[in-house]
Amino acid sequence: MRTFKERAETAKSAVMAQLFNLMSEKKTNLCVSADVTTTKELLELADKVGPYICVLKTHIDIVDDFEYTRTVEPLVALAEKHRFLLFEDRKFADIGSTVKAQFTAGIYRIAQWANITNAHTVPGPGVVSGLRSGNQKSGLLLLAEMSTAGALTTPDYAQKTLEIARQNADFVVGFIAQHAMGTPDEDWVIMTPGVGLDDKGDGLGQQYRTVSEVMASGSDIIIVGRGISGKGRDPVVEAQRYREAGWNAYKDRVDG
Ligand code: 5BU
Repeated sequence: MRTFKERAETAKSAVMAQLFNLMSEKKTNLCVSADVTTTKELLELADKVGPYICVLKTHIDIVDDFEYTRTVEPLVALAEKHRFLLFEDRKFADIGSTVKAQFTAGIYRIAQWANITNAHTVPGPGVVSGLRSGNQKSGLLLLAEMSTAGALTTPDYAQKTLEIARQNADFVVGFIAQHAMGTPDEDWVIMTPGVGLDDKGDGLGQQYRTVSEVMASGSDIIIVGRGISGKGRDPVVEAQRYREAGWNAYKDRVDG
C-alpha cells in the first residue's frame, strides 16, 4: 500500500498533491466536520483542532451570522496558520448551469475559498462540467455512498459515479464513500463520514463505524463531527484521540 507521501508525488492535481503532502507532514488523516451555527463557534473550533487535522469540513449555510468578511476571511487565515484545507460539504445536485452559479455566486461564493467541495451524481456528468467551469482549481469529491440507514446509493450507483469520476480525473480528486473505489492502480482520495468511537447512531439515520473499521474498508480520511465537537466533549482531547486512531490505522495499512 502506497504512502500519502508517495501518492503526493504522482497526484493528478495540485490540490491532491497539497492534501497528501500536508497529511504526511502533519501526520494526520483527520477531517473535522464543523457543524456549528455561529461564526464564533466556527472560528474557535477551527483554531482549536487546526493543529491535528488535514481538512476542516464546513456547512457554511448553517452559520446564522454569516458575513463573508467576518466568517470566511478569518477562516481562510486559520487554514493558512494551521495548514489545513477547507472542504465545503455543499453536495451540489442540479444542472450544470445552476451548480456553476451556486458555486461562484450568492453570499457564500464557495469557489473563492473552498479547496474542496462535493457533488451528488444524480444529475449525471453535467454537474461536474458545471462546477469545473466555476473554478477548476478546487478539487471535487463525488458522493458515491452515504453513511445513513437506507441510503439509495446502491453498488450500481457507486459504480456509475466511479465512471463519471474517470471521465473527469483532472478535476475529481475522489469520493465520499464508505469503501475503497476503483482498481488499486487508480488513486482516488476516499473521505468517509459516519465515524464515531463512542456512539452507534444519532436517532436521525446517521450510522457510525469505528476508525479501524472505516480504515480497513479503504478510507483515507476520516470525517468526524459530533464525536469531536458534540455536547460535553473537549474538541482538543477528542481531535487528538481520533487523529491518533486514524494515523495508527493508516500506519498499520502501509506497514502491513
Ligand atoms: P457527525 O456529527 O460525525 O455525524 O457529522 C457527520 C458530518 O458528515 C455531517 O456534517 C454530515 O452532513 C456529513 N455527512 C454524513 O454524515 N454522511 C454522509 O454520507 C455525507 C455527509 Br455525504
